[in-house]
Amino acid sequence: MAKFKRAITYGTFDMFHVGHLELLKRIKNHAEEIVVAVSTDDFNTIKGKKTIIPYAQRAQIVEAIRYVDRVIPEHSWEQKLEDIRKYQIDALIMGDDWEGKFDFLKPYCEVIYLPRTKDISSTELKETLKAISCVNVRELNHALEILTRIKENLE
Ligand code: C2G
Repeated sequence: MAKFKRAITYGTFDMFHVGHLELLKRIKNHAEEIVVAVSTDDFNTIKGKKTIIPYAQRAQIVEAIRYVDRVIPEHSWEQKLEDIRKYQIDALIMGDDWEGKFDFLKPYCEVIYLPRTKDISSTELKETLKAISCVNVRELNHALEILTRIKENLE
C-alpha cells in the first residue's frame, strides 16, 4: 500500500529517458497518485536550461507514462506551495540532485529525495549526439577529399 495519497514532482523531462522513467516509477511506490509539473519553455529559459523538445511534446510524453495521473505546467520556482495546496499534495518527491533544496516546504508536506539514476541525463544525451555528428562531419570531409582527388586524377 503506497504511503501517500498524492505526490508531486517537478522537472524539464527533456529527451525523456530511463532516468526520468525510473524516478516516476519510484515515486509511484510512495504514492497512489502522481502529479508532474513539467517546466515550460519560458521557465527553462529562467532556469538557464536549453531544451530540444518543446513543452507541449514534453508534457504529452510525461502524460502518457502509466505512473502519471496529471501533468501541470511549471511556470516558476515560486509555485510549489500553491500547487501543494491546490492539488492537496501529501509529498513532494524529487531526485537527490535536489537534496535539501525544497526542505522549506516540509511544514506543508513530506519532502523526499530519491537517488538519481546513474549515467544518464538529457545533457549527456545531447553531448553524445553532438559527438556523433562531429565524427560524421569529419568522415564526410575525408570522403569528400578522396572523391575530389579521384575527380582531379580523372580530368
Ligand atoms: N532524474 C533522475 N535521474 C536522472 C536524471 C534525472 O532521477 N538520471 C530526476 C531529477 O532528479 C529530477 C527529475 O528526474 O527529479 C527531472 O529531471 P530534469 O528533467 O533534469 O528536471 P530539473 O531540471 O531537475 O528540474 O523545480 C524543479 C525543477 O523544475 C527540476
